[in-house]
Amino acid sequence: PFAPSRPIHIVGVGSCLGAPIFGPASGPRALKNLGLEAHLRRLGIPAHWQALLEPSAPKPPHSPLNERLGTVSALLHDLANTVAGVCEEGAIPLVLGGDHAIGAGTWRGVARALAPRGKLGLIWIDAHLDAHTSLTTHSGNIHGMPMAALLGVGDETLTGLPGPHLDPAHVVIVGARSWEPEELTLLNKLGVKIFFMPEVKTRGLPAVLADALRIARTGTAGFGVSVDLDAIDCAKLPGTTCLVPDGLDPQELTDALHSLRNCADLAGFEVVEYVPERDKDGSGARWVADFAAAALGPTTAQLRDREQAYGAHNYAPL
Ligand code: 6HN
Ligand code: MN
Ligand code: MN
Ligand code: MN
Repeated sequence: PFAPSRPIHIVGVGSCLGAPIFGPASGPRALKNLGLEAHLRRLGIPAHWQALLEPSAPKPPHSPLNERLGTVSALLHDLANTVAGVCEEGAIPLVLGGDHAIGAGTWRGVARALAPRGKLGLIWIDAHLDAHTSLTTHSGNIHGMPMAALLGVGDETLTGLPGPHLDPAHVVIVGARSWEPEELTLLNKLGVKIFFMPEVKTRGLPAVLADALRIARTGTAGFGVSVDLDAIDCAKLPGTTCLVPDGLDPQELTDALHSLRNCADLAGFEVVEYVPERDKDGSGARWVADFAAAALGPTTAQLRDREQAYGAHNYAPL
C-alpha cells in the first residue's frame, strides 16, 4: 500500500589518511557500535550497514605526502566501486567518514553510476573549500584537496579514478569561513558557487539551501550532499577534526536537510570528520544520526500513506 522507500546502504570509511589527527579513523565504527542502523530503521528508513572500508595500511605519524596519496588512492578506488555498486542496485549510499579526503571517491562512484542518465550535482556543506592540490597545500593534509580532485584538478592519484569529473556549474559550497587564497582562486576560475557563512547568517540556511539545490539539481540527473561536521559551529559540535567557530547551528541544519527527503533525485549522502574521542557527551553522534534521518527519512507522501493505513501515531514497524 505504500510508495516504497529507496533502500539506504551505509558505507563506513575508517580513514584518517587525509587528516592531521588519527581520530576520524574510528568514526564509522563508533557510529556502527552506537546502533545507527537500528536507529534509522526505527524511524522507518530501510537502512542496512553494507561495508566498513579501511585503508590497506594505517597512517604512520609522519609519513610523506606521496606515500599517503598512494594509500588514499587505493582506498578511493575501492570506495568509488562500492558506492557505484550501491547506486546501480537502486539504493542510496550513506557514506560515513573518516576524513573528507574520501569525498574524492564517493562522488566519483556516484557520478559513474549516474553517467548513462546525465550529470551529478553536488552540495558541499563545509567550513572549508577543500580545493587545494598537492602543489598548493599549506598543511600537506589530503582532506584539504577532495573538491579540487572531483573537479579534475590535482594529483593523478586523486583525480585519476574511472568515471566523469564533476561539472563546476553544478557544484556548490555552503558555510565556508576558512580557506587559503589558492583554493578560492581555483574555485573562482572554475565558476563554483560558494555561499560563505556571512550570507548564510543574513539570508538564513533554508533560503541558501534552496539556491544550492537549484544549482545542483537543474540540468543534472541527480545530486549528492556531503556534510563536513566542521560546517557546524565548533562550540555546538566539538566531535570533529577541525574546530572552526561561527558555523551553522546543528538543529537549523537538521531542519533544512528535511527538504532533501522529497527529492527523488537525491543520489547519495555523506557525513565526514566524526571524531568519537572528542565527542564527550555523544551529542555529535546524535547529530550525525539526525542529519541522516532528516535527509533520508520517509517522504511526505509515504508518511501520508502510512497515516491513512495506521493512524498518525501508530506506524507499522519495518
Ligand atoms: N576538511 N585548508 C586547510 C588545509 O589543511 O588544507 C583545512 C582543510 C580542512 C579539510 O576539513 O575537510
Ligand atoms: Mn547493497
Ligand atoms: Mn571538508
Ligand atoms: Mn572542513
